[in-house]
Amino acid sequence: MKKALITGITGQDGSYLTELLLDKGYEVYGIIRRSSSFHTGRIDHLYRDPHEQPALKLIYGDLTDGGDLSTVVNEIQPDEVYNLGAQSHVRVSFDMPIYTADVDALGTLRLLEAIRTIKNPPRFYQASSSEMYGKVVETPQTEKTPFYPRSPYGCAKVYSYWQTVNYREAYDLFACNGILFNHESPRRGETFVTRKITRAATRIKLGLQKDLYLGNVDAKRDWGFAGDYVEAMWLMLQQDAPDDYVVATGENHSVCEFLDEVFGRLDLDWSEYVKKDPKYFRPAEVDILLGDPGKAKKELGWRPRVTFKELAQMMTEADMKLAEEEKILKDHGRG
Ligand code: NAP
Ligand code: G4F
Repeated sequence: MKKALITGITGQDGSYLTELLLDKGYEVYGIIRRSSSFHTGRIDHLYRDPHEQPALKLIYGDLTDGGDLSTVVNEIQPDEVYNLGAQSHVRVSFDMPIYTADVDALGTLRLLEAIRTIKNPPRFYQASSSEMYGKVVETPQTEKTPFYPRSPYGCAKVYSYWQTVNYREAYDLFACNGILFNHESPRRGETFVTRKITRAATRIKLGLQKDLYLGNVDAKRDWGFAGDYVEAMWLMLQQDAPDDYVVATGENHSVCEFLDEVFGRLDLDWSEYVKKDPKYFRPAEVDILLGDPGKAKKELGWRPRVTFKELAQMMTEADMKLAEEEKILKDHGRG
């Protein structure tokens, strides 16, 4: 049985990747942070009864603690390590630049050091990001497009990208960067723009919310489905040689188009509800991203399955269920 270690297992991607690896017969170890409240909601369905799912084990740890990462890696001796843990919010990285660098840049280095020093180093996946292209120097972006990060988050991810390449070249590690463009799902954090929109639109429809405050609605992103993208992560670590790959749909849309899609589906006109709030604008913005997934398609045989419209529909339907539950509680005086 292959062993995989995942940082960021409680996040959106961590939950989909865990499902995929358990399905493939892996023993999955996840590093979780200690928290004063439960934050395992995205993996509870996999973990609730450890007797039913003995192949999933959670261990306390943190990317800011290198000694601890070393102990965990040494004890588990994993075959594959997926580094998905991060302070992943771009806007927040402007408020917390040092912390973001500690987790998203040095955290990767700590983990690379931990795996380099064991006898049989595991294969390593780094969650690199299209945010590294920032103020894009060419469109579409490929594996060869130079980086121009526009946020503390983007800068930290560029650092981790190059450390991953460097450990591959210096120490012959099987280390890969997946340069993933935005990917969403019903499990997306509620402060990212797509989920913020589907949550708000469905709540507005049921009279639970009046307005939706947003920042730059002209930004364009190449949005795919997280469930499709974790498959690409796994495929990268199954190849004969390590390499870096862009994972994207090859199609982009503006935040306005996402609003059209979601509010339109609910027979609402978003311009009546959406208001601008300066706090959601960024000091430096990434205006437009568009990925070319040609290499991943050719070499990994990977394909995105869910379209933009299907993604918007899937997220709207899931959030409508949540809003309906909320409405029932409210109508019974418990909301
Ligand atoms: P997410 O939902 O925000 O999940 C982030 C995960 O990292 C959570 O499990 C979080 O734990 C964990 N984490 C945060 N700080 C940590 C620390 N100090 N030590 C250990 N774990 C820590 O992010 P996601 O959307 O799944 O993205 C996964 C990875 O891909 C991230 O590295 C992100 O930067 C990168 N990425 C994402 C996208 C995208 O569009 N989703 C695109 C490109 C790259 P808690 O639950 O305790 O907060
Ligand atoms: O949903 P977002 O916050 O995603 P962003 O900044 O593109 O970052 C996400 O994708 C990256 C991959 O490119 C990941 F690396 C990163 O971890 C994260 O998952 O914002 C998308 C766009 C931006 O241009 C933002 O300015 O939407 C715009 N936007 C407009 N109003 C807003 C809002 N974004 C957020 N979060 N909240 C708003 O109210």
